Amino acid sequence: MSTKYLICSLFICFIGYNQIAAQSSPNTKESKVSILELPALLIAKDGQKIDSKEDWEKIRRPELLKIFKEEMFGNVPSNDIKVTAEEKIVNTNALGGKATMKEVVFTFSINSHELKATLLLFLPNNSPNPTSVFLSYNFDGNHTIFPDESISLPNSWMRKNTNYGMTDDTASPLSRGVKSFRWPVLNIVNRGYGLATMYYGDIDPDFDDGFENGIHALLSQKPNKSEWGSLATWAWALSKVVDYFETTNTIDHEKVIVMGHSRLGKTALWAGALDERYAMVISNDSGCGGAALSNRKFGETIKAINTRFPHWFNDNFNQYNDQEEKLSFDQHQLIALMAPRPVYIASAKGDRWADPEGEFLSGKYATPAYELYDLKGLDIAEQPPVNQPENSGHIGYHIRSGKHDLTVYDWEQYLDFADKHLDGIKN
Ligand code: GTR
Repeated sequence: MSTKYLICSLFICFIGYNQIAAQSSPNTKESKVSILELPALLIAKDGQKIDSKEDWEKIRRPELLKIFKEEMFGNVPSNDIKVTAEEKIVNTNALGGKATMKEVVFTFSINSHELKATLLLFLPNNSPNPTSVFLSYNFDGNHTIFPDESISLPNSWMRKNTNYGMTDDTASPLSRGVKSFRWPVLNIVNRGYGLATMYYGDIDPDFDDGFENGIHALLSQKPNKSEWGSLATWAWALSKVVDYFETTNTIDHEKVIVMGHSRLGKTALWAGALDERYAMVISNDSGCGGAALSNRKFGETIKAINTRFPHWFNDNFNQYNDQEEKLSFDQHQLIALMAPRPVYIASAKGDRWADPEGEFLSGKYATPAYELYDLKGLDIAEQPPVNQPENSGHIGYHIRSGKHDLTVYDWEQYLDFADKHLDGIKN
């Protein structure tokens, strides 16, 4: 090989490598974000302008919901999954007598196949009955959110974590209470709210298992390309929890707030879009596939998320890998599906991967849907300063200092937002 040829080949290799690197390493520089080209919120597929809440509810909302089901989260296949809930009181004197702790065991079954999932409830003893509750999945098991020996350990798949004594994929008692910093149960109860939480792995283990486990395994057929991935199973099961709330007289099922952090924030948004029984929806650092606009291609992209987590969305969503310009929908429309219910979006300054600016903008661009109801959405030109929540409208937003996490500061904003909006709902 001649020297000239070798230099030339190396040069071509270098250019090629840089191009691949540029395509595959997600952008975290605002200066590199192209001008946003977002699909219209209030123009129907046939070109009709949507200018009333009636047309929103009859035409545009169902149309958008269908697009998100088919192209992203996945339709729930027709199924005969039977759901039962069995309640047991764990402790009527929890939190120094302030709360009653209960566990509710859900059984999801088809014929002889069944799956169990446990909901942990803290209900304030001194609040008016029924109580408004925050409903949220946890990442590591109910036993990790509060240090109490009587909380059951999950039997389902667990992510191995030797820091918490988990040397295989099963729960360990050594991890009791290790995530309590994310769950200020006493503050929640002191403010008059209940907390209902479930381990998400009880519903569907969070790894690419070819849909062999969890809820998917109850069905004889694997999902087709438009049917549910894991996020949709998690959202679906939350609705079954709300069905149970409707049967109890201790929980105000008209004041259920669905909340989630990160991938579970994506889940909370999808749950809120699907089921209008939630009175309020909260997304904590949900990022790509949650509140962040995909069109910005900032931080985690569709390709990055589908590559690392191929089981989260349906297979149709893969067609947008590196092809965001082909999207006929974007996440501001997902936020708009909450209208007219209050929705809160939270970001963290250090969470660039989740694109805080994109999370803010989806709230801003969802605002016209709220205006159809004469409600204020997120009507501000720019992201508010760090640690200065904007909660004057029906779309709340804050960006706090710190990293990707769920903190007491975040909870305080959610409690304030709930106080502000849920008092107006009939009791
Ligand atoms: C990250 C993922 C994000 C987010 C996060 C989480 O690895 O890229 O989309 O969901 O995990 O759930 O903590």
